[in-house]
Amino acid sequence: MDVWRGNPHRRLNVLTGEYVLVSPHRAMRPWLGQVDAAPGTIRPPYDPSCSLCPGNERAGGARNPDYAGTFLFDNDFSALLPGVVSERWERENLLVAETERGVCRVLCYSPRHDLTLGEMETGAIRKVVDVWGDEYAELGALPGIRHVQIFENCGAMMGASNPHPHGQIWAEEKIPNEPAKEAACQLRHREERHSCLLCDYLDLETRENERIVWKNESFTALVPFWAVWPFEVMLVARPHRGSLPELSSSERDDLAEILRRILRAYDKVFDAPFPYSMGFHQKPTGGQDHPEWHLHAHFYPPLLRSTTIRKFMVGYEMLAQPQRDITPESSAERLRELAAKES
Ligand code: H2U
Ligand code: ZN
Repeated sequence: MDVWRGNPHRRLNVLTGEYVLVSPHRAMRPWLGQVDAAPGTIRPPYDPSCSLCPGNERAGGARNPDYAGTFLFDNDFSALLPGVVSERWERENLLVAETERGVCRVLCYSPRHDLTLGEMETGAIRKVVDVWGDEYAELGALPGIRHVQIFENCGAMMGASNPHPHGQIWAEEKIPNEPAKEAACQLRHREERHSCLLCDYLDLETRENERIVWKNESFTALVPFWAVWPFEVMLVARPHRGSLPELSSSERDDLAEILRRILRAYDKVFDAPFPYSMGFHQKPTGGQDHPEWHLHAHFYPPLLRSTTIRKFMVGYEMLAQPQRDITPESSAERLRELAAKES
């Protein structure tokens, strides 16, 4: 690998089949850059103008209960609707459209307006993990639903509409682009090698021990070999699991622990808070087995060199393929040091 470290090269993402261009000669070390002052907004634990705080009225007119733990509701502006009559439309197979049914929910992680998921205690994160699992099972059991996407946008830079700690769940009929690419690669690997792609990948990364950030009994956090975002992390279940409901109680505790660990490390890369989008990829719902699918989560943070200097996916990325300067190995090293620090 050493000769590659200083030379432009492309790396294959075996989970999607796509390439990323790596240009390590442009910036070997990310943290030598100037560090700007943090935006530094101090938030109150309760904000009377927040549509997600307990007891407040939401944009759609409903009023939130005086909740003490998590709080789940149907999105007042759902991107997907359950009642759409199924239809497909096409012209000469060049113009193709199909209706898409689904349900969108919002999950408030905590009544505290001033916390982030990473700032919550492990026990409270564990309760969020339980709701994620229950929602995957409940929404996935609805007739016609095949994919449940659990995700979070954290920080205004990622388009989060509100700093109150919350995430979203979108359940729908068809498997969207990103999980569909992963589904195809996992299936092909299983057919060709009679083993699970992510089990094999995790085993190799554990032996290489260069890109691992943190691990506990049940989960490993690593900067994937093919990472696109500067501090991208993938969280992979160590035992073969296809979805959150398959996790035992202690595995759920371990998931909460490692989530807290990664998010707290992120907040130490530059001045907190560290924006990101994250989400889980789980097997399709609808009753089939899908032994090829391996539960994992992706963390895509945009920051590159400071709280204000971000990676943009423009120009070459839009027209050709993703590109990065700092190597996944140097990002992993940095995150590993920060994850090891007690917070
Ligand atoms: P973000 O995760 O990007 O911040 O989005 C929050 C969601 O919360 C967004 O989809 C919903 C928005 O429609 N929302 C409500 O359903 N009701 C509200 O009163 C505020 C926000
Ligand atoms: Zn709030």
